[in-house]
Amino acid sequence: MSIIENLKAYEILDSRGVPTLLTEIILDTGIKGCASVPSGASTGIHEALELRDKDKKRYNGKGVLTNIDIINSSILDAIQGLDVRDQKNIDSILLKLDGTKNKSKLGSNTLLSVSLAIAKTASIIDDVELYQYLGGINTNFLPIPLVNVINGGAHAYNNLDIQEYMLAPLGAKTFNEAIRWCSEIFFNLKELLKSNNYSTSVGDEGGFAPNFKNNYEPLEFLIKAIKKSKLNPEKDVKISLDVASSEFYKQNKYLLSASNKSLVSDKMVDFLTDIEKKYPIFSIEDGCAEDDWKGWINLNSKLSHHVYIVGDDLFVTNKNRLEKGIKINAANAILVKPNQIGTLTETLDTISLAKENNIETIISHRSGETEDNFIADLSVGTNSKMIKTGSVTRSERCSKYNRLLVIERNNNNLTYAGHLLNV
Ligand code: 2PG
Ligand code: MG
Repeated sequence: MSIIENLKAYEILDSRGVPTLLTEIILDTGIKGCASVPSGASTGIHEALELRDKDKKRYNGKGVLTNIDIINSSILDAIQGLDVRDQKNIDSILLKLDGTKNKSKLGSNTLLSVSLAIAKTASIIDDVELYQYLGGINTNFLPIPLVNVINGGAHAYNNLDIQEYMLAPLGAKTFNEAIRWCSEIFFNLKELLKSNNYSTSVGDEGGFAPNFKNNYEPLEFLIKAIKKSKLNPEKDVKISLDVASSEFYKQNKYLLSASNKSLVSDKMVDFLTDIEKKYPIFSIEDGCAEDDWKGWINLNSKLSHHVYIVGDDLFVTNKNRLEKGIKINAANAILVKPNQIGTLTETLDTISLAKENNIETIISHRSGETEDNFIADLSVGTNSKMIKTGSVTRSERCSKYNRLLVIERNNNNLTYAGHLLNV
């Protein structure tokens, strides 16, 4: 037994300078483990809710001192004396303490910081890598990194409607090679942008964020940058998009300002299928809005035979929403963000449901991140074939890639998943 003796929570900053939580678990043996939690900007309306102080005199109301009080009092009382390896039991106690559907009482940020710290501490006790603790001996892959190199939407102050243009380095032989390719493309893209007098300052996730002529132009730049890196945009590196369309879905229309278009659901699906015809697209995330289920079914029926149709705001890592999506064939992949749901157990349950139904899982960061690299281990531990964790610049993004580089170097039994999805 490894008994939880104390909890200590801290108010720290995320990559946007906004407060977030770091929670430390202290065992009776004195051994400690900790985790911190991220925060989104383009949050889905069905996500579990963050709790914040709302005290306008501190951090514009975004402080998390209330959460720290909760952790130090009711959560500590409820889990003190338990075995740190009893993740399921501890998570179910956290859920009961909260008692709401959307975690509005204690906050998904409060619950998750404790839940993840419990797993990390348990892996220290078991003296195994976190991914091995999560996945046991049945861990097989290193995920394909979906590397965000152009930012738009809610993550940048530019005119792009599409939130993320990403590289999917499927043709690499190893994770190491995949990261090198993406870094080389990133710098070639920078040169191309500079030579066209475009700004090379970056957005929240570290991708370039200039104004473009329209939503297609970044794709042209990406193809050029991939070719300039002596790589093939069909075979080696394809393109992934996070359209994040819930952000610009207003009164049943998709308002694409950079293309000067206002589209009903069917036309939005046509817009995306047209992009897919013209460019080597690997995946399209949130191509339709979070409650436009008809649009999702339409898009999935048109493209899912050769493109990943990824539900983020649609599923919000929620088992019930995923269940509905599976029944009606709304998507063939799910973005998994632990803070959308609130505990590690619920996250793992959603991943299991996806796997049982041949839905690919993409483990994901949030736009406001910390240096915590839990999701890197989560991707390996759950045999997820993809991870989305931003650009190859900015340390809060690189910390996840760097962790995966270390895991690859130290474990010869893991193979890079690129060849599995390069069809
Ligand atoms: C997304 C995420 C991460 P945010 O939409 O997929 O890229 O953004 O964390 O702002 O919701
Ligand atoms: Mg998204």
